[in-house]
Amino acid sequence: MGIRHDWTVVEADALIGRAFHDLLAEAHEVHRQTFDPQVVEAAILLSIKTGACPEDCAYCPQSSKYDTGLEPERLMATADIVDAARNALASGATRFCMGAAWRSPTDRQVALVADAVRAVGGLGMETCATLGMLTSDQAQRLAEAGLDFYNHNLDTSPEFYGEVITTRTYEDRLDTLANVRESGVKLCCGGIVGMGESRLDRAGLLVQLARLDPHPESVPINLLVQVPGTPLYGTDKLDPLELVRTIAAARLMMPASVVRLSAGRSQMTDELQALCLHAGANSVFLGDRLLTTPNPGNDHDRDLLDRLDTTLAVVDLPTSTATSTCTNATDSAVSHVPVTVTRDTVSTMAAQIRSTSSSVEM
Ligand code: SAM
Ligand code: DTB
Ligand code: SF4
Repeated sequence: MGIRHDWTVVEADALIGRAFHDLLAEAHEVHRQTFDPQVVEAAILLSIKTGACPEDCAYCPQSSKYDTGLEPERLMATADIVDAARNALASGATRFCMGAAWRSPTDRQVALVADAVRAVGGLGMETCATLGMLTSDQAQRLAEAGLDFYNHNLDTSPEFYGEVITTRTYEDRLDTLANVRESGVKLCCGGIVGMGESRLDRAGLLVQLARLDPHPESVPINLLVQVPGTPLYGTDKLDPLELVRTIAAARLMMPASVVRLSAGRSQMTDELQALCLHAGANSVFLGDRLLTTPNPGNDHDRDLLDRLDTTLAVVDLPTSTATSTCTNATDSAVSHVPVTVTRDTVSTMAAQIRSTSSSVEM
C-alpha cells in the first residue's frame, strides 16, 4: 500500500472492520516492508510542569476543572530536566519527551523550554515537547533550539471532539500542527481510544491524521487511562481487540510512520501488547510513569521485550557505528539496529527521573 493522503472515513471504517486475521496479516506485512519487527523504539516522558491546566479535556488528570488529587508543580529547572534526560538515555530511551500542562505557553516559557531542549539535544537524544498550542513564532524558537518532535494530538474525530473538550477547537489543534510543520519540527500526533467513541470516530481520527501531508512522523495511540475525578472515569471499557484493529489500520494508512503504543499499557495484558506490536506498533514509553499516571516499569518491560525477542532501537549519534536498517521510515534519526535488552539497559529507568526539582516558573 503506497502513501496516501486521501483516505475517506468510509474506507477507514471498512479497514478497521476487516476480517481480523486479514487485517493483521496485511498490517504486519506492511510493517515489515519498512521496519524491523524485532525492534521497538523507546521514549521516556517527563512532566516538566504538572497540573493546574485551564483546559477541560475530559480525560485529563491535569485539568484544573477536575479534582483528581494531583498536586500542581511549577516548571522544572533546566538542570533537573537534563538530569532526568541523562537517566533516560542511560536506560535505553532514544527520545526524551517533555510535557507541560499548559493551554499555550508564553514566549518566556517557550524560551525556558528551548534552553532545556538545547541541553537535552546536547546529550545526543532526540527531543520532543508537548506544551499545548503554539504560535508560528514559538514553533520557530523551538526549531532553532533543535527540537526534533512536537507532540500535539488531535485526540479523536472532529465529530466526537466536542464531547471531550470545549475549551479549544479542532481547528485550533490543526493550526498548531501547521505552525509546527512550517518550522521544520517533526510531528508526533495521534489520539486516544476508549473514551466512549464509536468505531466510526476512531476511523475519523485516523483519516484526519492520514490527511496530514506528510503523515505525522510519530503517531501515538493512547488507550484512555481512567483517572478518578475526571469526567471520563467509569466509561465503558473498550474491547481490547478494537485497540489492535485501530493500530493495524493506523499502520496501513500511515505505513512509514512510527506508531506508538502509548498510554494505557499498565491496563493491558502482555498478550494484548504483543498483538499491538504485531499489528504495527513499534514504539513505547518506558519507565514507571507516563506524565502523571503509572506505566508498566522497567522490569516488566524488560521481560516483555525479551519474551518477544525484541530489542530497543538506538539513536544514530555522530559517534555511533550503527547502520540504519529502515531507510523508508520517516522517523529516520533513530536506527532500528537492534541492541539487546538486558537487565542493565532497561532497569535503571524512570524511578530516578522523578528526582525532586527546584521550580522556576508556573
Ligand atoms: N497540555 C498539552 C496538550 O494537551 O497538548 C500537552 C500535554 S497532554 C497531557 C498530551 C496528551 O496526552 C493529550 O493530548 C492526550 O492525548 C494524552 N492524555 C492525557 N491524559 C490522558 C489519559 N488519561 N489517558 C490517555 N491519554 C491521555
Ligand atoms: C501522548 O500521546 N501520550 C503521552 C504523550 N503523548 C505526551 C501522554 C500520556 C499521558 C497519560 C496521562 C498522564 O500520565 O498524565
Ligand atoms: Fe491541559 Fe493538556 Fe491535560 Fe488538556 S490534555 S487538560 S491541555 S494538560
